[in-house]
Amino acid sequence: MFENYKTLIDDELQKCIHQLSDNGSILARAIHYSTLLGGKRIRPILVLLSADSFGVKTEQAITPACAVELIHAYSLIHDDLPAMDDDELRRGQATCHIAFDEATAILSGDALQTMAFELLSLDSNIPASNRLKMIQTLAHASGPKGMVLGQSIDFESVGRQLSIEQLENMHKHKTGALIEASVMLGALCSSTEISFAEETALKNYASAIGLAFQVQDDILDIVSDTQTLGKTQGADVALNKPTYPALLGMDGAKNKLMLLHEEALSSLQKMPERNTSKLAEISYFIVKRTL
Ligand code: GRG
Repeated sequence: MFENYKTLIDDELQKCIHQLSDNGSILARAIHYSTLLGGKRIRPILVLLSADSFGVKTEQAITPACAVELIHAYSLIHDDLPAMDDDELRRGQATCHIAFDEATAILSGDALQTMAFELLSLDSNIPASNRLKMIQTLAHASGPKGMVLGQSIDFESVGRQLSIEQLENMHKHKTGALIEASVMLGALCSSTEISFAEETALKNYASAIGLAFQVQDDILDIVSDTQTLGKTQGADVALNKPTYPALLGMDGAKNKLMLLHEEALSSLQKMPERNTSKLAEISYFIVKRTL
């Protein structure tokens, strides 16, 4: 099921990049390279599945789904830069600044970020008021109270001992905020009224899977290998970053993962009038993923 969604998203991303960038430029090539070659597309799939649970068809939600992936692609390019994690491998290939150059990588990230908002603003499938809410939601999640703050906390934390609450706060911003925004953007594709109880349940689901995604990422950084991950295995440990297995031990981290998964599933049960089976299904993928 997820492979089909991934193919649809990849096709649409290709069209968006073609439409919004100057196709002959090195910039467009770097954007294409970093966005289209690889990636699981978890965030855009979450947009589509969340929309599906509110009865919205995939075609209606595909543009917001792509917008989220563009923000994610920008974050990965910038995260890999020498001034940040200084990584040479991403999605099984050379990182953008290695394949091109540092200036092009910075500019590609900048461009992807603005492209995401241009794309959302142009999406005539969505009523203007919901489009505005989507733009606000995505900007908030990726900006200085969301992902960028998380990345900044991450840098402050290198080599320091964090409490489990501090670690959780960092990941809620760095990884969780965009995952939560993905789920909320899916709901905003619907023109039907979403009750406060449903919104709360959806946010709780998203927050639990967002953190679960990160716990599994920390586990995989230890137990997997570079080839499977498509990024440098052991990078967190090498950079002396605080992680769940470091704080809780491997068994503790696995237990945390299981509890978060249960929380995600029980949140979905609080939306009995919606068909959330696909959101439940992807939560299994998130906690069991191997790459
Ligand atoms: C540079 C502002 C700025 C933010 C970067 C998200 C992020 C913040 C950095 C990524 C660093 C990282 C490896 C975090 C762990 C969780 C994570 C986001 C992994 C990558 O996401 P996947 O596994 O990647 O969904 P694919 O390649 O499948 O899209």
